[in-house]
Amino acid sequence: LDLESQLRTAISDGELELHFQPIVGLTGRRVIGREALVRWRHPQKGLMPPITFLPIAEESGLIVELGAWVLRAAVRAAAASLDPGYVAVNVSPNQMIRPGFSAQVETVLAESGLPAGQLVLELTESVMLSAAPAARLEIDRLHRLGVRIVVDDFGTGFSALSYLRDLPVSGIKVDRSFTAGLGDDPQCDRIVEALIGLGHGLGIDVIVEGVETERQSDLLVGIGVQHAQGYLFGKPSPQYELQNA
Ligand code: G
Ligand code: G
Ligand code: MN
Ligand code: NA
Repeated sequence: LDLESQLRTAISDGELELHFQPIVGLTGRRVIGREALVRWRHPQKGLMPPITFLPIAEESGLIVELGAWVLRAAVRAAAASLDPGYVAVNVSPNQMIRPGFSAQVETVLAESGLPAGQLVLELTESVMLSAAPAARLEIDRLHRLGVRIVVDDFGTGFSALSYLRDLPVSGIKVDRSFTAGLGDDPQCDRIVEALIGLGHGLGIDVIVEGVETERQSDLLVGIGVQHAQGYLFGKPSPQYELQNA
């Protein structure tokens, strides 16, 4: 059986699972939210990272079903926890542009009882940019529900900044490729500083990804970054709450 057919049944057979990685306040390192990251527990191949199956899911259209599973599972995990932090769910453009996406989100929230303010959706720059009228409508509806939208992998795509003005974006996640060079590559330092200035200027949250060292963390505090994510604070873990930050 090829991987695509295996993935199709994996969704209904309960072979997908979520791991959660903490997002913290840099000073104090309190967990403010968690990003849900999907894995496939393949019966023969073991735990498979998303890079090995998300491209197949995208090409085959299975991403819509997979994404719906992830959304429901992540929202349920957050609702089952007493922790007031948010859960952040990655949403693929193909999932997002389907009419009815916001209605699906509304249903999942209602079923679980999770307040909309505890759900964050991570969209990519490409979907913000294309801003097809259908996608724009969905984003506006999500915003009206009280769900927050952040732009993932910020700075690696086209970064046409106009969508930050036009769409109800509450934050940007600075891609970990910039974090990796902090303190070593002055260009990275300047870029992260500029993104902080941009975020603060627009009144939106800036979350820096991929923080692995205390030195990076100190540098980020020094330039006014408030929120971050990375192995330094906690790795993705199958338990919702037990990551130590
Ligand atoms: O840690 P990690 O290998 O999980 O993530 C690799 C990539 O897979 C990241 O770009 C992340 O955004 C993406 N990803 C992880 N989980 C999901 C998911 O549930 N849906 C989508 N669309 N992307 C995901
Ligand atoms: O694209 P997205 O940001 O959604 O992907 C999150 C990915 O980043 C996941 O694959 C996750 O495992 C990975 N990740 C999270 N923290 C770190 C880190 O500190 N360093 C590195 N190299 N990867 C990280
Ligand atoms: Mn993400
Ligand atoms: Na990212």
